[in-house]
Amino acid sequence: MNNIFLKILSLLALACPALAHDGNWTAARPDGHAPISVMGDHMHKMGEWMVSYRYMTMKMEGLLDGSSEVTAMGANSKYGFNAMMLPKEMTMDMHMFGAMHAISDQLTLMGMLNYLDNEMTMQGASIAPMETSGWGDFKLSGLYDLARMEGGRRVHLNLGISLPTGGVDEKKADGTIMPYGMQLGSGTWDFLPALTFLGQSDDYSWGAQVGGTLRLDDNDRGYSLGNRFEASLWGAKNISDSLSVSAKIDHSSQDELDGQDKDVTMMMRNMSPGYDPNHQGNDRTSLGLGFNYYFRDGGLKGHRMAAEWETPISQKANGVQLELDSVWTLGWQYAW
Ligand SMILES: [Cu+2]
Repeated sequence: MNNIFLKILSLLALACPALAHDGNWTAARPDGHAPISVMGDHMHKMGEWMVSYRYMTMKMEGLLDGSSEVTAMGANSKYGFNAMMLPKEMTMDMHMFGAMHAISDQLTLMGMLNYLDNEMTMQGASIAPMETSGWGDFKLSGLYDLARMEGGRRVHLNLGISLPTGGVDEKKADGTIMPYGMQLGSGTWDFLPALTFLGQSDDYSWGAQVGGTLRLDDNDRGYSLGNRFEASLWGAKNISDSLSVSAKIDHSSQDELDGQDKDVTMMMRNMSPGYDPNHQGNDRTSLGLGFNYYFRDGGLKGHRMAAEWETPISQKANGVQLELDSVWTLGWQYAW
């Protein structure tokens, strides 16, 4: 775990009384929602509904071995992988549909379903690009209010479950199973706990979220993806009644894969890191910059538009993997 990150977190916790306003925390301002890449950041008032759509596109290019860049030939001489069978670049597009409903002031329910589009090109020019698309895992969460304090601060607990609705048996045209990174779901029931802290002053706000994804079993292909830990810290400034800008730092850590897909042979595993459980999972620290726009009146009252761009400031792959370049998230939210 990242020490610098914990230091920033504790500094912010100390500084938060200085970043306070007199009233209670409110969502009715542009920075009343976190940067758009953060999930389950805010709660609703009893009876409120919200629907949302996010488009996320993730671009990966080049190879990493641990935290250093490596060429296909380099990965070949170190691990014996077939240089032509190594990935070259990958784009992951995600359409994320969400709904929230507060059944009381203490409890907001949230559901989310993603549609994915993955494309991966290999080093060997004659190898056809791999493509998968379809629905991912359905996530259902409860956000429970833990404390509302003076000075616009509050804390809530996120408890979620991810259902294995996404495919884990996506195959290539020749019938071979796709690498782990091209599958649409985890195949497992996953537990998603998190704690979220929020604070507001008149013109500024901040938030922090610490959470994880814990795989509860093995999937019916014989493996489980690594457990994941994630911590985010963000700050935002209101530029006007409708517009806020934000900066976010995010650290995530995902373990290697446990077990092995039943159709992956030793030869596949030896040729390509995409089939090797030890070459899955990574640690990443990213910086995100974004804005939120909140329509306060007129025909679009209650609608929000937001965008965020994220890029890694450090990343370490378990073994050989594609290097993350950038992530864009564009979102629309409407609450009533
Ligand atoms: Cu909401």
